[in-house]
Amino acid sequence: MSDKFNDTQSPRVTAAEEKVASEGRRKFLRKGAALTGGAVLAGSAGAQAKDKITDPIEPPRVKQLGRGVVSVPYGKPSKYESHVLRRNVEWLTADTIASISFTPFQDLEGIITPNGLHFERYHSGAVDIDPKDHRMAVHGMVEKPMVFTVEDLKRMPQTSKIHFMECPANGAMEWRGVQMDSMQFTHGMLSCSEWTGVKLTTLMEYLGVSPDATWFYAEGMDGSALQRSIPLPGAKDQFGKPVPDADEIYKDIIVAYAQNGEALRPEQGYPLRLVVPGTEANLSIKYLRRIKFTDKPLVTYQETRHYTDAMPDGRIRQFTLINEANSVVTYPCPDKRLKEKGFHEIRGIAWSGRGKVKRVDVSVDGGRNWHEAELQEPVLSKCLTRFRLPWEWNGEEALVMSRVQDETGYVQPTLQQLKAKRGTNSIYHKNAIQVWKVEKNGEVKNVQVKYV
Ligand SMILES: Nc1nc2c(c(=O)[nH]1)N[C@H]1C(S)=C(S)[C@@H](COP(=O)(O)O)O[C@H]1N2
Ligand SMILES: [Mo]
Repeated sequence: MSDKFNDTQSPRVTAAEEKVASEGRRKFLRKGAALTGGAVLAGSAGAQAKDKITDPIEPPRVKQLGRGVVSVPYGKPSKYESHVLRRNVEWLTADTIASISFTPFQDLEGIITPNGLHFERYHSGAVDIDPKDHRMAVHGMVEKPMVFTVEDLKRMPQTSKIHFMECPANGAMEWRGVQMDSMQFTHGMLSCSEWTGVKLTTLMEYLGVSPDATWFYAEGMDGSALQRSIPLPGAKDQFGKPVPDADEIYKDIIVAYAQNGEALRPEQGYPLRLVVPGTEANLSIKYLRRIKFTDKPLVTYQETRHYTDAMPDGRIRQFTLINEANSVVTYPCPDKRLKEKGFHEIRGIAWSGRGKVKRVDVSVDGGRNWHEAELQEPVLSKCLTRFRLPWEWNGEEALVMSRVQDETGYVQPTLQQLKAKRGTNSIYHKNAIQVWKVEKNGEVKNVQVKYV
């Protein structure tokens, strides 16, 4: 047994070990093919994969010592992963100060977005704030108006929750048929983190918020002084109409100081930001300096000029805050083509601003047939959920797409269905099914199909 750990021997895999390993692989792949149930997808994935295994194998090995501890005191990705980067679309904005960068989902696994790859959206650039000098005022309809330091907030009862963050402009270019051949650009105004901080409801209790307060107003301390009104139960708009989902949105709100175990990054609003799970990320005010409880919306520039939906009848929808269920296939996709025929696992992400993902179906023939994908645990509320479906690609053209259903029963619409309801003047809340066309050579294109 001892020579198992003996570093002087080549790690040869014996014929017996290889037999066991390949049987395991076959079993896994067979199970995968059976899961799909569909004629298109069933195939000899196991046999195909087995042909690839070279026996015996002798992987390369390093012949000198490696780097010592703390040669990189704060770890970085391997230099061979240097292509995995946030990217921007240069023609989209006049400069990079009021702009956006996109998360490279084509290269990410699981549900957590690494902090350095969280998408960025600034109205006036990222700023560096010394937490010692930072203050957050809470005032308006409260018994005890207060000014908090970051340390004060850290002493309060804490919460940690994993939630996605999505700009409602994600996919906006698709409305008018500007199709980017890149999943990073069609869906990358999205990220998912574990956020740690104080629940808004804890602060509300502590400060004695008046029962007559039906809104609060949050403001950032960066140059744009980003301001949004956020509804509380009973919220009405400036015309007296009840605001949808006002009873739900506030419950999950976090005043966050940490992200995936470490302090927020400056790009994400260090040292404090609001996280308003399930809603358009514009509400998740970074560099948070002020919360004011009120009984009416402030009707700011950010909730009139921006972040409203122009409907086909010429009317404007306002305070449509929830990001409805959405999903996309991350492999294959335009940024990650197929390299060869045979077994592939179709993979993707699904999410809903209303709660948990219940089910994801995948089609490889433009929606004629659908196959239920496997959901990867954990499946959490207002959080990215991974899905997977085994696929035997026969080298022919394919139209690959995913469709999510959330726990409320809401089903992701096709682009045609969405356009029928919302027209083509919209910018925000494009959550339509995304179609990827796989070409015979394995390249993948972003296409819009008449019936999808
Ligand atoms: N203070 C401040 N907060 C802000 C913004 C900003 O420019 N300044 N941008 C908003 C918008 S439009 C979005 S989509 C999210 C983006 O959060 P992120 O940059 O952490 O991805 O932050 C929101 N909060
Ligand atoms: Mo945004």
